[in-house]
Amino acid sequence: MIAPSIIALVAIQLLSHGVKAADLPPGAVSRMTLKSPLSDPAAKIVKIKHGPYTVPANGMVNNAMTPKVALPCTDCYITAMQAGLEYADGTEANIDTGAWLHHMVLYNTGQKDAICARKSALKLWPQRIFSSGNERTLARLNANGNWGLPVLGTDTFGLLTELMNEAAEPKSLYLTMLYEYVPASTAGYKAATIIEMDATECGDSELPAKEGVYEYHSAEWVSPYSGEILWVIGHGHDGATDVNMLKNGKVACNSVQYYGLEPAFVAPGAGEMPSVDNVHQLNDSGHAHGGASTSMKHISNTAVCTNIGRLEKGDKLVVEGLYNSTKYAQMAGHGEHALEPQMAISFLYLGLDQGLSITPDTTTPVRMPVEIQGNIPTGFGCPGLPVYLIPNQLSAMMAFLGLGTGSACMQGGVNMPNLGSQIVSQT
Ligand SMILES: [Cu+2]
Repeated sequence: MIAPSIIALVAIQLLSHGVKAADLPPGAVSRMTLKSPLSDPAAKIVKIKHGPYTVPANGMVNNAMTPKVALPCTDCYITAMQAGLEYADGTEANIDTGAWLHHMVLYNTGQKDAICARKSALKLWPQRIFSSGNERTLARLNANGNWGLPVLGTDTFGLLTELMNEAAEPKSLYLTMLYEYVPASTAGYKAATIIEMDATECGDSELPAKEGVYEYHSAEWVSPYSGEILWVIGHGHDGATDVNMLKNGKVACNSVQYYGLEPAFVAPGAGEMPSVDNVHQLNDSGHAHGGASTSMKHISNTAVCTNIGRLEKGDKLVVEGLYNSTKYAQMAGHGEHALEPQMAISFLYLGLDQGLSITPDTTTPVRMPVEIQGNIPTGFGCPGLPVYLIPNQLSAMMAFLGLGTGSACMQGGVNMPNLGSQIVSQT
């Protein structure tokens, strides 16, 4: 018998826009739109446009920090999330027009991060709830049962955004968040959380690029939590073939990185892109890389894992990023580095065994306990530096709270405390 959740997931894939599900490679999922079919009769989809961000010609908006943005809902469970990038007229902004959603991180300062809170002296590290690179992968929490990320009225979402413009004129861009949610009163829903495994652990996620075949591993993390593994997304940068999550030494999620499955993720040729592909004239089997007059494919989709079983207390998790620079060209660096830094991150949404339902008429937080164990030194903070001087995403969160990781106190970010948000409801 096929579980109803699988049928629902297949239906979502078949009916979503973008690449037809039948054309998607193994594990890849279609993106959500405002018109996507709902996973639950009680669900709604809402889109929030954050911006505008003005990105200079051939330039970037570096880690723009907005400590408070609109919530999609309150007393509710988020059942799916997806980031996007748009122009003012609502059309997609992507690599084919030089616009990159370099990265975004959404966090909840009302809650604590499952992994990194224990690393700060006051246990105040905010909960990272969603992150995306330009591949814009859907995160779905209820593919495998009635789970969602709880949002209470006391929660505050903050947003960190880094955008890149490879066109010769400035661009005005909007970061979009699409949320599917159900009211807290929806029967049967329980609280999920996110475990973010990063090869730099609670660092700035950036790893030096190398040439050829190489890989990165995180340190082993021993889970103090137990529950259903709901959805896992692997995030890497150009050059990555796979981002795997290992459980107790075995690959539990193989997130294959797919390149250029949609035209929007293919850069125009003729030197528009400062890629090593163009410089080195690399060729790989079956991909149209090569001379300076050809286009370059970038990561457009990642395999996700759902229905892969449970996480038990004591299970050991590791994320590994596998890279091959001759198979997929890496991005040329913009600063002092010849190549852009790489990443190896797994976003694991976990349906907690101890996850209780929200009681709508109370504001009692019903979250998991934050792990407090081990003897990890606290950073020295970034004394005297305002938030906008700190580009590192995690340091920015810490600085926002008056703390610091002690690892990345340098100049570069921008503070956008009054960034606009427009809420676009489902039609
Ligand atoms: Cu990244």
